[in-house]
Amino acid sequence: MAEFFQDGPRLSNTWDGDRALRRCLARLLPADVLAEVGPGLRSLGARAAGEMAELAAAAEASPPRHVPFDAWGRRVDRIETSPAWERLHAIAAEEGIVATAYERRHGPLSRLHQFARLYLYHPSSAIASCPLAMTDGAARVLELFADEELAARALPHLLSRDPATFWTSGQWMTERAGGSDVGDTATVARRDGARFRLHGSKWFTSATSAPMALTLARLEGAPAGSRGLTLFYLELRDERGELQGVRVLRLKDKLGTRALPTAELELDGVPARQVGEAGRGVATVATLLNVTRLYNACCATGTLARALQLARDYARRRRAFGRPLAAHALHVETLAGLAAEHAAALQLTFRCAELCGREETGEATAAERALLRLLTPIAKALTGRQAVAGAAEALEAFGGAGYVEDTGLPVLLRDAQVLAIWEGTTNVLALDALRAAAREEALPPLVADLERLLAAARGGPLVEAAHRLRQLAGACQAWWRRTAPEGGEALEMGARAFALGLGRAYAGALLVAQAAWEVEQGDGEEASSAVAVARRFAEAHLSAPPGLSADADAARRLVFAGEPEEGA
Ligand code: MFK
Repeated sequence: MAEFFQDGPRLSNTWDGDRALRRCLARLLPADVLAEVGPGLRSLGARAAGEMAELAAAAEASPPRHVPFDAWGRRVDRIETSPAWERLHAIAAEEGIVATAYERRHGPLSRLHQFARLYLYHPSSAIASCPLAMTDGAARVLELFADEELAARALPHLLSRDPATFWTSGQWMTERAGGSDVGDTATVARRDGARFRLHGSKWFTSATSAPMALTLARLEGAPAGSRGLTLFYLELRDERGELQGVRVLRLKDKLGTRALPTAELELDGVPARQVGEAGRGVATVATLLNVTRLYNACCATGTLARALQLARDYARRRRAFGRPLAAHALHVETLAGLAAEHAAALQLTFRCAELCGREETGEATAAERALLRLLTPIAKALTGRQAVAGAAEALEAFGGAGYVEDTGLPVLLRDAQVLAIWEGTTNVLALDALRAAAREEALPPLVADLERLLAAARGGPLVEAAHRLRQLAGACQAWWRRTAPEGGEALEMGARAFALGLGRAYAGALLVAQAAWEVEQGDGEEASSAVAVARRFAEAHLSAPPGLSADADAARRLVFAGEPEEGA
């Protein structure tokens, strides 16, 4: 009997293989713009499936190394990264992953174009997308808050398409006391002439090999808490390329993102320049955080796309019980669920990109600005969780092969997990959504926009889907009206269900709008597929509304079973 060897999954052009992306852009971009940007996206899709996928595997296999001393005992703190990792950065510059948004060739639509590029780039980037997120966020902060001299120095590097002059930026927000409670930042800024010197330590600094960073510090004498923090710009190396006032303590040994150098740092007098108003550091860095949160959503969606593409390809190659997996109804049903999650995440992310582009070019209305403020934490939280669940589902679709490192599959799950953690965990983001709803009064614009989207479901099979989505959004809104005035634990306990429920309802409404648009376009196959996705998402994937279990004491008893509470 001939021996059996299984073929692994193969990647093909990731633009051509992604109907959800192409159809979403066809709805959101005018035909002439899509015709102009389409060929570049197709060539990036080819690169992502070929050259970049190989580089990503090589970068993953050759993680960064911290070299604290040179051969003669001098402290050097070099971080050595692989040539593959460096090449992926160079490709980011060549492909204008950051620059596209700031060149604004297509005005407010430039963010959509850029997000399509990022979405194709990320899954074959070994998470070089992380430094790019921080680079983009830093560019936006400098564009808005830096003085002319600083903007003229740094922005041309951050927005360069030339790998030789392209800079990435770090964003150092996390200290030992925590990454969420940024107000506990202990780094101190001491005045030194017109500039400052920073002293303190940073606990998680991703992309430590970047030439510059933005970070928070407390001016000497400023009050404790977040209102005492100011944002600073610094360059890590002097003209000779040596670290100035920065010591690398060690690199983190992480579950995933292994090609990405993430370090613990000690700052001992690194020269820095203030950015934005003193004492407004958190509010200023929030601009950066909102950009990186949208990147996170885009990369989470790209992860889902990759998981789906690999699982779909494998379903045609792998036979079990006498048939390909693609002929097993339950297997296909499982992948259809994954496809619906991916399509919803995609719609939500690209709606955020559309709003972001409008805001940055001054075209957004007040309602659109409030909507973006609320959708940003929601999209980050929802898609981060979808990516983790989707990557796990995809691995299961490969059986044991999904659990074996040299298939290249487990990295999907290891790298997805961070998407739900960094840039704000689900709970931090859910609480941020409450803040946005309260301070920016962002809920009415979201509900109004959801109604506008659902109004496209005039008759036919989308009506029932629209009804369900409206019900979920209505339950979130009713809970908010009932609970927000009281505040307290009941409000906090419902935050997750509120944020995720609104996110699913709004993403579902976008799927309904996409489907209604496809029906109007008159291509029967596209229309029936889009209608099926919207219905599936609305029927099978909605979450429980907030307020179902709002008993904080019962939750405490359940978790701690009568153990004494500490530090309440
Ligand atoms: C592949 C994708 C790549 C992603 C790259 C990631 C790599 C980077 C690794 C990291 O750096 S991870 C660390 C990330 N850290 C965080 O995400 C921080 C999480 N914590 C929060 O977001 C907290 O909610 C926050 C620090 C903001 C809470 O601090 P406070 O001081 O209690 O906030 P407060 O008082 O609510 O807000 C202070 C001001 O900021 C207010 O403005 P005003 O002073 O004018 O009233 C807020 O309105 C404003 N603000 C806060 N969050 C905002 C915001 N404004 C706009 N958007 C927001 N999101």
